[in-house]
Amino acid sequence: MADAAAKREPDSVGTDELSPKVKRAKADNENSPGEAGKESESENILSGFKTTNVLSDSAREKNIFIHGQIADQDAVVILEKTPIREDTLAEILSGSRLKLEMSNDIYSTYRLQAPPHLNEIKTTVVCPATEKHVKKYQRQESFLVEETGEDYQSITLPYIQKQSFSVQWVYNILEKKAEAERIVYEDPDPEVGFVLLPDFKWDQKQVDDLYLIAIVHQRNNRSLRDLRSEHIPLLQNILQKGKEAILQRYNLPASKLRVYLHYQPSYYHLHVHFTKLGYEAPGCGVERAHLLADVIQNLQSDPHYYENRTLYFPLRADDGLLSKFKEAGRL
Ligand code: DD3
Repeated sequence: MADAAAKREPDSVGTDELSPKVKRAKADNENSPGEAGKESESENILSGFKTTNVLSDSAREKNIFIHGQIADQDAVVILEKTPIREDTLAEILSGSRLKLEMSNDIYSTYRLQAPPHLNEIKTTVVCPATEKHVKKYQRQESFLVEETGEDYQSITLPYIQKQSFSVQWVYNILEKKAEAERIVYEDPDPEVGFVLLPDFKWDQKQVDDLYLIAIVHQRNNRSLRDLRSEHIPLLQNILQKGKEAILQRYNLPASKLRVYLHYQPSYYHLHVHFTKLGYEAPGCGVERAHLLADVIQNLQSDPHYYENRTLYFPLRADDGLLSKFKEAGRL
């Protein structure tokens, strides 16, 4: 099922001012996947993977998105090399095999074969994958859409209602049926409460690419568009308690965090992203990210701000919603 595939995927970016100690994402006490001992060895479901095609890849991001089949079911597999951690350097330098590639004057290059446990590839599996999953990772051109409050009512809302994207994995998290041990903080209040946990894009091995999500307990808000002044206490609670929890757990102050919502979101259950400043997380650009602090202020000055404002966002060429905007003559 969808949540059985819940693994992870990262990205990297350098940082500075934090001491090496703090740069390790987790202390030594808990279940970070990859820590010897707690790790569960799973049978290799990928040994029978039959590749159909490569959806996209990036030499810079060192990842590849593959479409294929596992036992006659469609699957998407994401492979990604992870950043080199400072606390593994000693072992990498002393415990590896070196193969000389070339030598010239004071310059030489090598291929270094690190010990297997320091040479892991972060792997995300979506199986069975729907056509939407496959499309999501196919390289695509995108177009900026202008959505008025009325467009939302007449075009976007009917479209997302008809799609009924499954958010079962979100309910699994809220009900502790999946990822319960990954929860960093929870406020159980049904009105203003939320669950804060690492997004699975983050492998939690270093704070440089910290990425957490706060998922609200309330189930009646689809996105930024649904927010009204009555949600200010909820949003303030997420901002304040989320920052406190991240300071406690990762020793990262609020001044190092980018806290925002996506519009359009990739799933229609209200959630907030927490990423480290300096890490260019996918979707943190101005065309998609709305800073939570701004959202709160906008709602304070106009209770219906997000009901009425024109919102701009990019849609990929193959997105069904883009066709709807075209049909309506809005593009
Ligand atoms: C998703 C957006 C959603 C494919 C992929 C990702 N963080 C998740 C399930 C569990 C999770 C996430 C949908 C899906 Cl690759 C389709 O993301 C998740 N668990 N972003 C966490 N912690």
